[in-house]
Amino acid sequence: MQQTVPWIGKAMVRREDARLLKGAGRFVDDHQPEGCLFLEFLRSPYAAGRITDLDVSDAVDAEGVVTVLTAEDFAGLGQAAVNALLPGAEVHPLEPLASGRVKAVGQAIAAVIAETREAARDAVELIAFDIAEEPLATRRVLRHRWQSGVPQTGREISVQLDHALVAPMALEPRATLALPEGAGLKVHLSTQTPQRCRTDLAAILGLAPSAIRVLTQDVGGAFGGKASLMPEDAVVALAALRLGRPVKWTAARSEEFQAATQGRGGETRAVLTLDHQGLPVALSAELRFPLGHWMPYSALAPIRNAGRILPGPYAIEAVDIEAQAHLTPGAAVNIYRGAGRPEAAMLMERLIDKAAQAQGLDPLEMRRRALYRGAFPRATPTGEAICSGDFAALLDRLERETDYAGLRARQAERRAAGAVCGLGLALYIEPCGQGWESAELRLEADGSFTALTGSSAQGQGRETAFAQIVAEVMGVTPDCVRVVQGDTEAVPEGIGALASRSTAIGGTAMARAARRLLDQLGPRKDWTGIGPVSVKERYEAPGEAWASGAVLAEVAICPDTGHLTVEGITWVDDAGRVLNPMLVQGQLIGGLAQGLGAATMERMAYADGQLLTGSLMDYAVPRASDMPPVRLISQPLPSTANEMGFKGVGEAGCIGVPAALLNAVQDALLPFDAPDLSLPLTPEKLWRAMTGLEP
Ligand code: SMO
Repeated sequence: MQQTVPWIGKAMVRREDARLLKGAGRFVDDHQPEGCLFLEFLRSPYAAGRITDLDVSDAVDAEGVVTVLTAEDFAGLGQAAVNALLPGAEVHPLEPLASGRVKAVGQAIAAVIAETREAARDAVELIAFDIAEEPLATRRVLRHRWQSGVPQTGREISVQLDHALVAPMALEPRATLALPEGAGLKVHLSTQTPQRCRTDLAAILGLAPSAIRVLTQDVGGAFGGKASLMPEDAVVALAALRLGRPVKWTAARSEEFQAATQGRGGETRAVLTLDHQGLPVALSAELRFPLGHWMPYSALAPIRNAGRILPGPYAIEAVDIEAQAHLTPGAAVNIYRGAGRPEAAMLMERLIDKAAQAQGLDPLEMRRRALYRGAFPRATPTGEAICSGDFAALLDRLERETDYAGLRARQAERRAAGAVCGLGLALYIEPCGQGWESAELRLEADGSFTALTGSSAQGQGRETAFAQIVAEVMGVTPDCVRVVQGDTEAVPEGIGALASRSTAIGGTAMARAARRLLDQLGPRKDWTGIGPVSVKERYEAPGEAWASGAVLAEVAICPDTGHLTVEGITWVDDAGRVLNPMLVQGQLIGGLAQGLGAATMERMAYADGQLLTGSLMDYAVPRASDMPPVRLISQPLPSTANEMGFKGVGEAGCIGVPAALLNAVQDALLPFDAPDLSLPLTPEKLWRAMTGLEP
């Protein structure tokens, strides 16, 4: 039987790479259709104000300019959706162009469409406008409380943490190209969610969803930054529709800093109550997350995630968690790799370390005592159901593999010799998305298979992974399977790639489609000559898959300069049944790099609403030379939330790693009696902590 070939679990090289490494990838900006017009935006230099004058006549008259759009051109048009994930949320969907008021630096006010990109850029300078500045304001749009269990009294441990705003920073900036097609549009979009973008565009433009075809082809990274329809997309689409010509906009890096969505930015505080044995029994917290000046579709996902996973892998039964989200005068804040999970893990892991310190316990021993060890699915006090996990086994494995006791002994020796060095532990849980995904599997006349999935791709290796799933079920080799994604004509229904859900939900959908096709046709050695047969599947996951892991970070700090050296990261992860270990490793390492960036250097900064970090000269991202030695240890436990046993890995590196790094740094600084630090852990901050100067 050919079915015995285990394609699932095989470390297959990504079939996408040959194309991408040879420069044969097709990104939005690679398309240059005949007669294409170029669109450039006038963006607000003010953070808040009333638009008292807007005169585009000189720009309209400029050479090469076809037209200039303002908010008036969108009057009477529809709106994009916002997912009101928590009850009582007030939603503020995107405004394509500022109407009456500007609410953030970088908000688009007008769009110039011209025959060349240069002509469009020059004409932007000719737009005359006046803005009467107004004071910066915030507005609360959500207040939610998770409350359960009996409040406890006992020793209280508290932590306060701020999370810097960070930029998702995909290699490929956002880009949109809209082409009129019949009565509708074909839109090339650099997005994670082609189907929802199609539906949102249709709602805005007053078209039937079927009149718009969204195509993504290759997308150069996204990380949540391309998860929702953006104002610029709507403007480009309207321009193409009105002018009857192709219109393209490609964001400059500086536009990405000003107007792409950002991540994190929350202010969090929490109190852990210990019982008479010193075990954590109750948790209370206040989470305040900024949203920026408008809300993309998933804007409320981070705060919801932070609240619902806050107790982490610990046996806490009583919670009182209050979450608040505010509109703020800056770029929209949306999901970014981790999406609320990093903030939750960091708060909880700091609490556990401080509880250990207060009781004179080693942080590992404190965790061992506090971990949840009961049955699964684990009903959490925030109302979630964790499918599976063995948190104590992850910790035991980490202890063994790192010779933790030996590391502690060596740390003591180094400390005695004057070194500033620390060890930091963190455990994390990673819920991997809810809902449904689509799959279609077609047997072609030539005996090959076409696998169509709603789980679109932004560099994760989807074509390789989904071909493995089909190959395993159908008993063929993966090269017989063509994977199609990111085209709403080929795949009209789908959710897309986000929330670490693609393999668990989209992959299970594909496996089910394959199994049904196999049932229909019966297993065979030769699939040729049967004639096209197709099976469609819409798989709704009954529950979430929950990945988990344990991380140990080793750090040293230069006592003279505060320079932080990450000497090593050891990471035991439970990603469920592994589909392709090479892809999993890529996801873990990539997430780790972004987690390291957030922990040590990344920070979007505003002063009085003005953006101070508008380029890569001011905003630091990790480079290859910043990567520490990393040891990955896989300890998979299949999920029970789907029959494939899959969990997710996309966001894990941003969840556990920053928490472990912060604990390691605080551990290194224990002899200095340093205050609670917040990310990023810059040399200046560490130097101040060591010298006793105000942070
Ligand atoms: S932050 Mo992810 O794209 O859900």
